[in-house]
Amino acid sequence: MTTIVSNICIVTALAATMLATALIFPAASAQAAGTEVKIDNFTFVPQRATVKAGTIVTWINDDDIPHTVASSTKLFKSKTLDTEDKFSFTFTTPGFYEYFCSLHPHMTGAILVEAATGSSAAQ
Ligand SMILES: [Cu+2]
Repeated sequence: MTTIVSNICIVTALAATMLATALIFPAASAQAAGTEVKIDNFTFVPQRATVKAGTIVTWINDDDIPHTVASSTKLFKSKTLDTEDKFSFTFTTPGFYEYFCSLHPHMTGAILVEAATGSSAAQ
């Protein structure tokens, strides 16, 4: 009898876990429309990111000193980002976008924006 009771407990726990997972997943997939690039120790991480068109890229300054995010083609430029400050830009057009920190121009990074669907680029 004790065994049956504990089995029921395990089944209940499993069901609760599955329910919790089902509740968590929609939130996780909603965040897939954004990508984060961290700034740490004078480096953009990842230095090169590949995203789909329409993706919001958010840079977060995790460094102890100010940085900026400036497009090489002047498409976008952040204000000076202090520690924990963020800057976001939505990439709507496929292409290769290079950027740098205007305070430390040796800091460079790039975003490769792909067509939102794999086949549309060829059409
Ligand atoms: Cu910098």
